[in-house]
Amino acid sequence: MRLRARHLLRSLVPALVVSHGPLVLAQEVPGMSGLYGRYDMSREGSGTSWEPDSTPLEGIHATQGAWMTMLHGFADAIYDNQGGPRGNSQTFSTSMLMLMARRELAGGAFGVHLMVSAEPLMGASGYPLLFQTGETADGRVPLIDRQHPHNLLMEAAATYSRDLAPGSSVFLYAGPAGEPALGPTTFMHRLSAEDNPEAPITHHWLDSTHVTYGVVTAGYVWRQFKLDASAFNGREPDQHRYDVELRPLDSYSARVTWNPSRDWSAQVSAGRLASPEQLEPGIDMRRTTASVTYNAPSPGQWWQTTFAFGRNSPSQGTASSAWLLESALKLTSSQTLFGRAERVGKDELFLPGAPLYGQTFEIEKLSLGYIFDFAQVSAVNLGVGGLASAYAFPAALDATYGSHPTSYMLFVRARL
Ligand SMILES: [Cu+2]
Repeated sequence: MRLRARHLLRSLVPALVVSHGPLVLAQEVPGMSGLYGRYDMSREGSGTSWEPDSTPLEGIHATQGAWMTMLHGFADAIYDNQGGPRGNSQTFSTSMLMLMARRELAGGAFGVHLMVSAEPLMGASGYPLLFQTGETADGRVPLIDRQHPHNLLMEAAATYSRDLAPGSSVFLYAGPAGEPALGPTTFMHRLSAEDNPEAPITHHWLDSTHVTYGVVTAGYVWRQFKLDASAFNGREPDQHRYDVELRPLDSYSARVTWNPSRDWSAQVSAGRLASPEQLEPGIDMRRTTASVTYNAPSPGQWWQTTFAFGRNSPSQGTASSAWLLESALKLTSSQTLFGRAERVGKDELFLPGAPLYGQTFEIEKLSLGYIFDFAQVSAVNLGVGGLASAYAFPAALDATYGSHPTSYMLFVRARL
């Protein structure tokens, strides 16, 4: 079933942005509680994931009657130059706008997650990103060395939680678009990754289920622990980025998360994805992930680091693993340094018929970048930044990628 969401959202998004009429703005809302339990909102990441409690809350916070709302978003204008024979250059924009709302209801907490992106405007084939694989631009050929755009509707989910006892609660999260309980907090919501304008090449081993069309998650929180499990549509979004592709909830996942102190969060999760890839519908996938995030806060600064592992085991073909270590350091109120190291086994770098088709190659990538926030206009922070990337890979790929390709991006960012 396809729902044409384009027209609905076109009318909805401006309404959300301007609906903040008589409201109370507060950068720090004391006691703003999470959607899934009575802890600080700063613990909640994307979908039902957790981050360290000491992660700074971003965005515009407001209260309006019984509602507490948070509006968060960014838009990047990026010049991208990926090196070597398979590289390419392109200017494009990535973005997301997210509204969260919460209110007390019938003895519990009711919440809404709504998130949209203008990335479909960049075109179905996305942007150049060496060694990136996953999804398709035309329904026939997989994207290789390119990152797909995210869909217009990224999340539309409602939540409800009820306390069982002090420190313990149960919750539900459900919607036509959302994120199942699988993997770490998604890269675009993870503080250690937020300043980096490019998608990780490990995305489809860790957090690629973040845009899922049909999710129901139930969870239990006990003090610093959370257990959540999901039934969801396992198929990745297709090349039509403006629609909502509902299918049966044929896939399952479960996750255990532990925040042992205010500065740490760790999770392990596993899922069975039914027919995730449109171009290989007969293949199911088991995905296992584990991650740990550390945040070092200090007044006006923070330093957050995420270490993550993911493994994909397809029902046909060979299993592959991915490792990610990324860190971002807020040096001053206007300067952030960030970096990411990845290692991932890729077997989708060649199309059928190519001599190296189907072989798995271990790819390593290192990126380092910097962003300078040079102005604040009302609630919008404007920044300018850049990053550079280098790679290591087996010599068998030299003829295809060149022996030492390097890539860079220059970007301007507006962020709420
Ligand atoms: Cu994604």
